[in-house]
Amino acid sequence: MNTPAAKLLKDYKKPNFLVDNIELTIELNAEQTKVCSKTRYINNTTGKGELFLNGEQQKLLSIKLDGQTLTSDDYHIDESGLSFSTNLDAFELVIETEIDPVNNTSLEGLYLSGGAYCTQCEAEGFRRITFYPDRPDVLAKFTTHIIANTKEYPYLLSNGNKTAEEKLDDGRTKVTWVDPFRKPCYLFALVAGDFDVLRDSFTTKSNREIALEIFVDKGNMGRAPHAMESLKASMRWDEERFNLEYDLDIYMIVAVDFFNMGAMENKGLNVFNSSCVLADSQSATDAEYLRIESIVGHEYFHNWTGNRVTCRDWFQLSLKEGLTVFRDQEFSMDLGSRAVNRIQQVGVMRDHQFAEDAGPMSHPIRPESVIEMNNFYTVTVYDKGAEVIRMMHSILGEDKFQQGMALYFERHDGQAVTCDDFVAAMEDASKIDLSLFRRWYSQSGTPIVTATEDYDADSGVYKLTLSQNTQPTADQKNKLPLHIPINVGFFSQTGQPLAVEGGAEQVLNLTQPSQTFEFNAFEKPYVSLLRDFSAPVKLNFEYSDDALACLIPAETSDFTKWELTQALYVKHLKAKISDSNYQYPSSIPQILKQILMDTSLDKALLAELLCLPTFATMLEHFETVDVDAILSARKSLIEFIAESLVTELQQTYSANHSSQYQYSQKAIAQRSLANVCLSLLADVKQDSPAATQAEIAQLVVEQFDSADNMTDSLAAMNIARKLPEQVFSNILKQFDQKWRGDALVMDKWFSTQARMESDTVFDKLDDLQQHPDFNWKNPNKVRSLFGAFAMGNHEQFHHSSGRGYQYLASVITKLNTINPQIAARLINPLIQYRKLDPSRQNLIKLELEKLAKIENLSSDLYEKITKALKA
Ligand code: B3K
Ligand code: ZN
Repeated sequence: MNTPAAKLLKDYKKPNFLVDNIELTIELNAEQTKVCSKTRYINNTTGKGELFLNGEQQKLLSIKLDGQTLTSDDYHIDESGLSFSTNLDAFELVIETEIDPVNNTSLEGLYLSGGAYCTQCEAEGFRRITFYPDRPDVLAKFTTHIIANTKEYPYLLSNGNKTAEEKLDDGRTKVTWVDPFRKPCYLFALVAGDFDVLRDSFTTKSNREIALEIFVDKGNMGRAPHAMESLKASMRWDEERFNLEYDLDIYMIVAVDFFNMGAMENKGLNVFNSSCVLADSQSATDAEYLRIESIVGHEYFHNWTGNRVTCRDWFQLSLKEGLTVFRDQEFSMDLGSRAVNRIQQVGVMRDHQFAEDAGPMSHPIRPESVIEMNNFYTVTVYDKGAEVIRMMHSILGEDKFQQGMALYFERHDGQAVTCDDFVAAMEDASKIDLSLFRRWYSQSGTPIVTATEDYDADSGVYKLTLSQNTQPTADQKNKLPLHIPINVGFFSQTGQPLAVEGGAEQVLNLTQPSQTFEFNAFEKPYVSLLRDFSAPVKLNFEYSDDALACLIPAETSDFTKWELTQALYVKHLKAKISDSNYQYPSSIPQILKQILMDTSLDKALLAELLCLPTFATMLEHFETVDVDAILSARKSLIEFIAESLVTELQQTYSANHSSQYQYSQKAIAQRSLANVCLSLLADVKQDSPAATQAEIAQLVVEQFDSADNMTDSLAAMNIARKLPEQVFSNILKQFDQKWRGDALVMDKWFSTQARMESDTVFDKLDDLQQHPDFNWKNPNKVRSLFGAFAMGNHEQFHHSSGRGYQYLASVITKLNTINPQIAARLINPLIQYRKLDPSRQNLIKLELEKLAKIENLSSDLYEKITKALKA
């Protein structure tokens, strides 16, 4: 096994040479693309310095310094790059190289797939295009010339503004793009292809007209308007809420089918996974519409948080990602339902981030040691990073937070900076001391906050003791106390807000290992804790049945109402898990009935309230887990709820299911409620006077047959997994007939089957790889089939025989050479095994040991596997 070395945050050194400008000339050709870079370097040291240029997977043709050809005696070259020493103050390097885009299946650097050339440079892909100091703290002005065959590639795009276009004699076109803003090379982009273009414009608050262009595959124009509306909404929102205006004259988005992640914020030229752009009611679900809105927003918001102010080094990734996720979250919350968005954000934290922090890849939001940077685009850096920004926002309040943002841009526009610089701006603008708070950046792990209460009726004093504890993590043994804001709500025994000193709702700042807060209260209050998930911690506090019965209807925060309902479910699920004879109490459906009848509640929230904690959330409640017991407890509680509420579910379904599609927040909420009800109904295992199983099956089939939109059609197909085999396979067949060849829609069809609970799923997975719409080189296909299996099919992935683990390991082996980034993403469910029973742990370790031995193991997999085996 090769042993790639780790890079450390503490070893950061400023660059020896800066770049004033770079001029790239790229002659596109499938197997032999010629790249010429002319770069002006400025010595950044006091004397002689070594210039190191990263360069990988390319053929060096020639190199000239100030016009003089250098020979191999003049520099050192190896598989990571090229270097030489010089004491020149400034000089020009001209380097010619050759690269092979068509055989680049890693989709990093420049690649040709689906008929278009496209680049992905973040984090370290630019070094596969030319020799260059590929680090974010080297900012340069870019000029890009692209030369390609005019017929095949009528659109030649790069960053900035197009300044020239020239038809060459040989059937090729040469275009020139100039980007006036200095940028690190990870923000460089090039796209060449033939597209349909949706054009629009946006007038900024200072009255500048910006051209907006969305490039999609031919024939897909009808699926682009939603992304365009989302882009305009993002531009407006960033002006209104953050006072930030767009800076170039043009903003382009290109949708491509082959892409490793969701999208990329290249300056002025975003490249998007087509799944995050294309939508119409026939082919995309409501969830996809909302996801597109949020990702379009996210990439747009990067223009200020990421591009205008960027990261000094990759350890600071959360500087741009945590902050930009916070911004896109607020965007979605301002446009849609605050509570439902918060529920989803918290779901990501509980289901993925907590698990990552408890596993072998645990790292603080600002990591200190990295082998493969691509492994650190994680839920920790992104989502926990956003939670850390959110805590600062709640400590400072919106006004001071915005003053902090303004100061941050005033100080750092055009610079590459650190997370400390960001916190310093917040601190200086607000005059609020954040010195202890900074620890969130350096400490990994999920704090557990334990609450205990005591009420003395005689004195009327209520004491709430909060203590914090963070367990050692794989990367860090010693943990220190953090500054944890805990939002608390006080309610009377009858469910009225209770105005104790400081208010019925207040934020308690927990900064010590343990603190007791005292309140005068004329009756024993019911407290609701960690409201709105005010900090990314696990709360250890058992609400009494009475407290839940009082608080759930009383809570004024919709999100917290959901939290308390989840606490109710968790409490009884735990009881069932420890005793399989446990009988669920009728108080559960009673509370739910009450909720279903509350017409003041948002229907989207109602839908969430009816959903049990996920399997992954349940794992977080145990030190060691019994997979089968969790799965069966969940199943039995779902059945119990469904059977107790058949009539209400049926009524709610028919009141909300509509045969006429509309796109509005209200209609989305109704569809989600109707589909949750239908799904629950399909879990009814006994005929009841209200509905027989056959009638319910009929309802599902009817919905599938008559659906005029993908949300209802896909929901019916997924629900049909629970119906008799024949019904399900019929639906699958019809769906295939209707949508075969439509890549994005077929992804949903793959995922639905990957989640089949029976063990025939393994044959299915084999068969589906032969389907004409499957392609190993396309990450969307791989994710939709194997990602859905490993993350969404707990029954079979965790099958006690180890068959699921084995299957995933064989997929990863295959992907190691095709696309290391995708392979390393898929391995996550295999490395987070610490909580499983010893037998499953051993089965997984066996697979990991085999994987560790595969030839040419990528650094991506190497890092994760070695850490997993060490743990
Ligand atoms: N910045 C990119 C992610 C790049 C991932 C590189 N492996 C997308 C985003 O966060 O907006
Ligand atoms: Zn981002």
